[in-house]
Amino acid sequence: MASFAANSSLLSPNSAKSCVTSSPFRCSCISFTNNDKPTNLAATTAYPLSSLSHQTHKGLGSWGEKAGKKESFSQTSAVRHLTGSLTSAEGLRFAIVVARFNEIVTRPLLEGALDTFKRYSVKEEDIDVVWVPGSFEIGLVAEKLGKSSKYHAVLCIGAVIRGDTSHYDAVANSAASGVLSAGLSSGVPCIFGVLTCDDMDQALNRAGGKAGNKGSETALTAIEMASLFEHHLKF
Ligand code: INI
Repeated sequence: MASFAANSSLLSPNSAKSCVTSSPFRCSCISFTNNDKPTNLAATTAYPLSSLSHQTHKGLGSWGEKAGKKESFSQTSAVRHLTGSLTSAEGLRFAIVVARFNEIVTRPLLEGALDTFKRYSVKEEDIDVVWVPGSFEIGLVAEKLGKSSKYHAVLCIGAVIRGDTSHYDAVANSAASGVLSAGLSSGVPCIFGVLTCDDMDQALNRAGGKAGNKGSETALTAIEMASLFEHHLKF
């Protein structure tokens, strides 16, 4: 039986390979063969898009009946699962918008992102870094970059720290909605890599300290989304 991943929470540059399987599973999918480098990527299963409705599938419920036995939705044949690949990052172009505010945190986040791009074969000349004063300014610049048609994805990096400001909520919410809006209006994936933390310790822990590097995770998400759009969602 063909194996395919519905979740890419454990993968590495060398562990994922694109595959197209035939019967009994007509799926275009990614198969992960080696779990040597865990990441924190969220589940990547893509459920049927309306544009794929020519595919025959057994209804959209959670369960189907097969020979009197219950069959889980994820095992339903003829459903195509579309995911981005982390191994075909070469040729993809990225912009990184990074806030100078709390640079002691945002610079290591940026370095984490750049290091991850390098490990996944994204060329330096395919990356542009744009500095802005603070997280509040990220959305506008991300939208401009997204609409330029020059990039496959835009990473947004910032750090909003509650202790630093009485308008924490305003800055944090504006940054989040600005990045969301940039992606929706440009049609280019804009990835949210803005830390929202209670204090500087918490922020530093997430910028290469004991809680990992969120900049690196942001870069992985950007590669996956760029690949998904480039290889599967060009219509
Ligand atoms: N910008 C941040 O990126 N993080 C913060 O914690 C922060 N604080 O604390 O105020 C912050 N403020 C600046 C803001 O992003 C804008 O640059 C400024 O308001 C000008 O528009």
